[in-house]
Amino acid sequence: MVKLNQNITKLQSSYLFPEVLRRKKSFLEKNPEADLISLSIGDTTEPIPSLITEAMNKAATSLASKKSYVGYGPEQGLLELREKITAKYYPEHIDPNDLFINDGAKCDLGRLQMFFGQKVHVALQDPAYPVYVDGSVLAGQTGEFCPDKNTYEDLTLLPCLPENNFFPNLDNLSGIDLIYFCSPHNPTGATATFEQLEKLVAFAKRNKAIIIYDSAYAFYIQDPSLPKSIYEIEGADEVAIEIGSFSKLAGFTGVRLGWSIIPQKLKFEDGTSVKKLWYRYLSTIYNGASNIAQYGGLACMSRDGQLELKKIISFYLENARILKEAIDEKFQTFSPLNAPYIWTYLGPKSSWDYFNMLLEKASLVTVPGSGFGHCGEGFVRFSAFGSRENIQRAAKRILTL
Ligand code: PGU
Repeated sequence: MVKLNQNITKLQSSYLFPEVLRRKKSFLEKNPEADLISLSIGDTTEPIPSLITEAMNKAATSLASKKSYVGYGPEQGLLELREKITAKYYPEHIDPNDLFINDGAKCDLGRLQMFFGQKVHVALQDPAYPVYVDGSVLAGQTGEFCPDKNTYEDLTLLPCLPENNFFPNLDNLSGIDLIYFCSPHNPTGATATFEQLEKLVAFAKRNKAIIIYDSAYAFYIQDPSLPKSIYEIEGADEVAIEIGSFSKLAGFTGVRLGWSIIPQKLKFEDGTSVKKLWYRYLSTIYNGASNIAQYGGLACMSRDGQLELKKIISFYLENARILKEAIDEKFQTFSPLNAPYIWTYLGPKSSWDYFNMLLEKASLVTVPGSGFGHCGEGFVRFSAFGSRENIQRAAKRILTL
């Protein structure tokens, strides 16, 4: 008989977002008339600009002709796309050969977790995107769950609270191999400054740790004084992997396209190149991102594509502003509007209580802060992805609470 993979059984509950969906469905079963507005999972709602879908159509159509048909592409992705991404987002910092096109950030996060294996000690922001904890558990990088501490053994959680401006205290931290860092931060929206990222890079150098820097929301940063990539910090290419995504940039949550940067200078303890092994690993278990999606990615990188994407990002940021203005009347928000999320403190009760309250009193579906970690207790995350009409209706409902 096949034995259970104990790492899977260590997971505490269902993955956060399906759990929110389950509760939403059960509410709807009891209240079939309810006019729910979803401000929960961070999923894009605006259509992809037609110049981008046309490029994907063209790529798909070319597969129907014997002359232009292509099969497997290079595992690392189309060179032209890698060149365009590095030129646009990492000018002078990153070589296109250090960038790997993927089928979405989440997929590469999972592959990276397996790649680093069991013997790494992981640290991460608390609260955080749940994939960092759950994926570390699945990869066998943690011990058992300790109910009294509300966390796993051998996992270091770094509290990110209003008291520390949502930036963890790294001063007395040691023994860490991998540190996840997300900026703009899901769920709080906090965006690290140059000074904070310099501290993070210095920490990684001191501890010979590797940073996994998730920049899935970098395009939402409006404040020009804030860094959009970890590689804007000198020496970061010796200690950091960065993961980007087209999901929230171009509405590609369903199309699936992103990238990971594994700089040439990044080394394991014994001097082996991380990139070289990553390539070896990747070419075994992955056959590259969809070529159709990659042509869509190329259209995103064109001048007109970029203009269209900027409009959509401004649209979601305006949604965030409308929501924040309403929520601020009733509760305390912390998001500086460099991200599509509004992190809101409701009080000392459990986040699930506030989730239920918002569902029952205002027919709003949110995400309970505790789903992102212990330090999210008492908070709720509102997503700004939605039609303008729904966001305005949601804002009105919040004002009546
Ligand atoms: N990284 C961060 C920080 C994210 O918030 C998300 C999506 C991803 C990566 C995933 O990017 P892909 O390129 O689409 O794979 N977070 C959403 C969706 C939830 C989920 O399970 O991925 C959210 O609501 O937090």
